[in-house]
Amino acid sequence: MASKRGALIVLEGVDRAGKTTQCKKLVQALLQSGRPAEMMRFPDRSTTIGQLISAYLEKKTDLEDHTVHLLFSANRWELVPVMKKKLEQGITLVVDRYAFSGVAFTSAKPGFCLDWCMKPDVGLPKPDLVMFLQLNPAEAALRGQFGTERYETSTFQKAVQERFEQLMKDSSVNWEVIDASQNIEGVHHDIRTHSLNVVNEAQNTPLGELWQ
Ligand code: NYM
Repeated sequence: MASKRGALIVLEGVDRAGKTTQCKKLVQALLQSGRPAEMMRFPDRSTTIGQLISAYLEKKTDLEDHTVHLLFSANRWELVPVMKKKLEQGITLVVDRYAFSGVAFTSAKPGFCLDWCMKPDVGLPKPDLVMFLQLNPAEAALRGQFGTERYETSTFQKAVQERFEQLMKDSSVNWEVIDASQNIEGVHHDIRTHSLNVVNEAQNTPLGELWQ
């Protein structure tokens, strides 16, 4: 008999919403409750494609906008066999950014629509839960300056936030909005509660395909 699969859980949100901190805390909490769990992040800068993306984000190289969009997507697809294997082994994956960041960031550039941006990621493993860490721009500003990577300006982040709001209207995806203005433990509490429900439910349901 096939063993029970792990859940695919994604955290999304604008920069400085606390995604990475919360992913780590969630993995810890799942492990402590006896549920196998691992963290992943996109872009995964360790692969050959990931290194091209990293150089672009660090402004060491320039890439044409469609090209870099497809590289971000390819970076997810190249990890799909590993993701599926881990999920089948019963490991819950907690993922820091996924296709939603891909669409939100590229479609915030002039001349891109959501529809075109979504196409390359159609059919990826579908998350059982996507938690959007909601933080208003004023509160984000209190958390310090932006970094120096590409996209890290308040004007661009505002456009990204609007694209995320569009994506959240899609009821084929299991979205939960989390109030990221709470303290770290408060945010973690909400995330853990939603995640435990989903980990239990996912055990007996097949993994879906995103946006199809
Ligand atoms: N990003 C991330 C994209 O533009 N497209 C994508 O598909 C993904 C996954 O890369 N500004 C952007 C969002 C971030 C940057 O930053 C990655 P970090 O700090 O590694 O999450």
